[in-house]
Amino acid sequence: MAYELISTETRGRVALVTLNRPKQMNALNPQLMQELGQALYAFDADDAIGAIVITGNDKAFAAGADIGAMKDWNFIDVYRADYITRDWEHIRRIRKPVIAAVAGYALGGGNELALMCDIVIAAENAKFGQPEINLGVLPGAGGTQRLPRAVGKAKAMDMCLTARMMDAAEAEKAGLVSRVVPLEKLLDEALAVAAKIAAYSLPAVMMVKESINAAYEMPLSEGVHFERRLFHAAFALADQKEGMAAFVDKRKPEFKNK
Ligand code: DAK
Repeated sequence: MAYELISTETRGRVALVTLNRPKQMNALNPQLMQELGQALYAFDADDAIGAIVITGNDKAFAAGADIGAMKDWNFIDVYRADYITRDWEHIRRIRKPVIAAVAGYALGGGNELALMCDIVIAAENAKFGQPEINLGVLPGAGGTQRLPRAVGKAKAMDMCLTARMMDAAEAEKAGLVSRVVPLEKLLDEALAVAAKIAAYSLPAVMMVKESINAAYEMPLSEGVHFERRLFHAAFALADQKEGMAAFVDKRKPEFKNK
């Protein structure tokens, strides 16, 4: 598949998607988001892939939705086109783990894209923010909802109401990112994490993702019940038999992803 605003490659069982509008700081326009959605769906359907990494360049993961593209739109344009929902929600339907490898700016929709990924790994130069208040709007791709869940209400309010950016160290401390690494090691680290995940049983990995995501949508008792049912279902997997037998036999498991 030929893409214009992203590039894709595979490394073993890992797919790498690179956002590729460097002159515009990877500003996210509808075409880029459509291409990203297509690539993610294709990798999600590919049995040879176990995890996906999304990255940008050293200066910007993505500096947000494309302001130039949006500036003249009015209500009926965005409402009729179902702007954001139409092109931005694809990533939420991806069932394999998606890792954001963030260097430089992750602002506005760029930060919201990172927040929609399952794991965020940051380079030391990463900067996270929701500066939409500067533009006379508010975050429109889940920032006011996912950011407080990630960093708490106080920091989410601070970031969305003042447009201040969080550096990588603060983002790690606040729980927005899981690891911070030197810039030159970012991609290697993200690909290594993805490769580790991709080597596990794919259905077990997908159940973990589904269950943790359910924690954001359900009360605790229902979430635990949901987890228990998936846990019971895992006993139907050949990989459960293999994983436990391998442990008992003191050998490496050979998962068949079924
Ligand atoms: N959109 C379009 N172009 C962008 C851009 C963006 N978000 N961010 C940067 N660029 C472009 C710049 O215009 C510039 O282009 P040229 O002038 O070279 O043609 C080029 O990228 C380099 O940027 P700078 O010259 O500004 O570079 P600096 O290093 O000085 O600054 C910066 C980098 C990332 C701090 C700065 O560019 C910046 O502040 N960018 C804007 C960040 C921002 O405000 N992001 C939030 C975007 S709004 C909705 C409505 C709205 C939204 C969502 C939903 N609904 C109706 C549902 C809003 C979502 C957003 O994400």
